[in-house]
Amino acid sequence: MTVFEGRFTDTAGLNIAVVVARFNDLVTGKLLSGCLDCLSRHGIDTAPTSGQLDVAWVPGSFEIPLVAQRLAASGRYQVVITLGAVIRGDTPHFDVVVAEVGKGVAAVARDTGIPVIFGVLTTDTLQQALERAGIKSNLGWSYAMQALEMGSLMGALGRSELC
Ligand code: INI
Repeated sequence: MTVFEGRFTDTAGLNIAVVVARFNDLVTGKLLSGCLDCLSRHGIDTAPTSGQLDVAWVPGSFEIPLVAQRLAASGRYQVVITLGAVIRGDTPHFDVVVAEVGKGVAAVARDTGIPVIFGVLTTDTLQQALERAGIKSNLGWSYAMQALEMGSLMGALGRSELC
């Protein structure tokens, strides 16, 4: 039996791109801070010139899939992390934005073979979003952990003769 699983410290040669939405940046900025803190503390070089981590800002969550697709297809990154916040209370077209970004992110991962972490919060209120972005916990940290795990797992699968 072969068991494949990702590690969280397997960061050498792992290049990561983050796509983050400016809409609700009170929330998304905090998600990004938590995400970068986690990546940095697990060995990812977050210095501007490192080339190991790049961040792309998009206007809103609706634009995330297009830019994630460009980054994932570039061949420069092993993982893409997406960060956004869609809040129902403020968003008459909440369902449209949520459906598009969810389907879009899944399609990018399938089409490119690059893991794309879905870090788009969908909440009823701003308070709920803030609670997930630092007031109680910061899911940006969790998304970073999932990115490290997937990057490591995909690397292990790629080195295997089985896959
Ligand atoms: N974008 C978000 O990321 N979150 C939202 O809550 C939101 N609201 O409220 O509308 C939102 N809208 C902008 C959208 O993502 C696009 O940027 C815009 O429609 C231009 O294409």
